[in-house]
Amino acid sequence: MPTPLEKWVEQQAQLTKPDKIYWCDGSEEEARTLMQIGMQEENIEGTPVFQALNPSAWPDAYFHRSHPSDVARTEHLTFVCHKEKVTAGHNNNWMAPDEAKALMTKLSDGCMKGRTMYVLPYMMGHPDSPYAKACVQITDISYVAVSMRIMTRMSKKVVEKIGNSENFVRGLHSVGDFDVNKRFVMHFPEENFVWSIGSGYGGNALLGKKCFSLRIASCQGYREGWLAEHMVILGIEDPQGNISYVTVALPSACGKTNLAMLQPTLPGYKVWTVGDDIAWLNVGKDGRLYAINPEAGFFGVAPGTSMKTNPNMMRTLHANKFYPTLFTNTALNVETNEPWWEGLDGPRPEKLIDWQGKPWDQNSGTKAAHPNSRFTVSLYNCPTLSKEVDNPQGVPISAIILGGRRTQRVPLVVEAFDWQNGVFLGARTGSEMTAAAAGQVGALRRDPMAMLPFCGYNMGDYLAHWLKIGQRLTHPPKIFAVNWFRVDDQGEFVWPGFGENIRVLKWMIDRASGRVGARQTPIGLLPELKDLDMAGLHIPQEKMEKLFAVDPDGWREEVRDIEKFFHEFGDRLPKAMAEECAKLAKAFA
Ligand code: OXD
Ligand code: MN
Repeated sequence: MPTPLEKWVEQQAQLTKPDKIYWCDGSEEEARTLMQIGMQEENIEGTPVFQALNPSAWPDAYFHRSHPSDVARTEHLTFVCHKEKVTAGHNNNWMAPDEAKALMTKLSDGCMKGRTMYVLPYMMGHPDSPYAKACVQITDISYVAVSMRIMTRMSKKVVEKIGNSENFVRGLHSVGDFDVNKRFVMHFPEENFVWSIGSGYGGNALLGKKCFSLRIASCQGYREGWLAEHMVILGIEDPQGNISYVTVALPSACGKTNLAMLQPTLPGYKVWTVGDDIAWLNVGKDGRLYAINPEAGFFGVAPGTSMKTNPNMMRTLHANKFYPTLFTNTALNVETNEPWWEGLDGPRPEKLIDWQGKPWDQNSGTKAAHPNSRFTVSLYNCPTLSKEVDNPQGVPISAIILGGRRTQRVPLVVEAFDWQNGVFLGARTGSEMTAAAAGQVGALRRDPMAMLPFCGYNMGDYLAHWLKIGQRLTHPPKIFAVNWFRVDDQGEFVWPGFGENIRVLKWMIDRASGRVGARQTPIGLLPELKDLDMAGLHIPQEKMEKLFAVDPDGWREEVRDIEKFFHEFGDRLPKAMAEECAKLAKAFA
């Protein structure tokens, strides 16, 4: 008798009609074979799926180029197909499940003809963790198969673990013919199923990441009493050797990966990396909040990564431990066969080909690497990897930090008065948009907990769920909001960021352990300037004051904008959020 998993795979094969079906075991040997296959397979015209890079400079590293129309997550083609539209909320595109399936069936009929169907069994979370989930993704491109080996814990043991059970998360992916008009990423939360066609780009194609670990998992968390969040997890070790763990939610391309492996400028401090993108948060038996990173790799933005901004990521990329490392849509140095991107250390090479494979002309006004070009590399290559990364229970969280990219008005750091006020702080967080999603760069979008593109259900219910989780925590973490991006009148960033962010992290840890006081303002608790450790960093007093200035006129406008945003939630907005907003409005009346 075939198992439910075997039956499901067989049904997908009948629909997509691949030439071959290959079940991956997740081994290194297999990955090496897949790389060989990918180097011989044509991906987009004239380019193989993989090109080997200079092995002495970049060991075990390969280059991949995606289709020029397929370089970022496509939120407008991403749907969450709950039975009822209201369950998806105004924050998601919605299609009725039957309609979505009919459309996808039509597009998928024979879509793997002439191709190999790879069956990828994997875990999100360490296999020993009670919070981990067993999953299977089908794909028809070696790039996705190899990327998933890096990003998840892929193993044939997962097939044994699933056994005769129906209880596994399903993902069906095909690059189709890369046609943007036939591209969709469909989620079916009631069936723990993701169906994606027409894209080979990370967030649309590596279904364990955004699709499962955030959109589907957020729905599972809602049903089961936990949270799936777009958060970094890191440990901060003080000079006495005490480690406090925090999670940080920041929208795409706001420096989450840099923060996850920050090299502190304060003597005696160390940062330990648990995760750089996703956290699953559970209430422990002791009433504290615990976080696991469901992923096993980093899928980070390359441009801007250097020995100056993120030395530990540069070391990770050169580490040569876990096979292989991938670069997608960077530029290439023709002479040395090395990847290159804007912001990389050293002089710009003479001869580059751009991310589309054309000789790059420095006077063209274009970037050589795509702004959303990426690396894919194992967590286990990271020199700052926390020794708790595989702890099945996760790490206990002392502070939750939320943030956005705001050039004005919002202070460097603010602490919420309590959990409810913290949920409001997260709900009102906004960000000026970046290149990680297709959309208008620069426009402000409110992005509660940086989850707007990733919450798989009604955002009003999501905020209510956060409030409920808070009620179960007898020792709730403190909640903060940060903004590294405030600029002065000349448009320059006031705060230097990167390794200096340890000063802000230190203040938050000191607050969490009750070592320092704070100044009460209508928008929350702000640091007394004397409590921010500025040893070795000179920023003029008036600039520091500007970083924390609360401008009543600006905030009155801010409140009106928050009210407008909350209005879109209709009757799903929790009362507590409307109350918090009214309190803020009153404080500035
Ligand atoms: C990512 C994103 O790829 O947030 O992590 O876009
Ligand atoms: Mn992300």
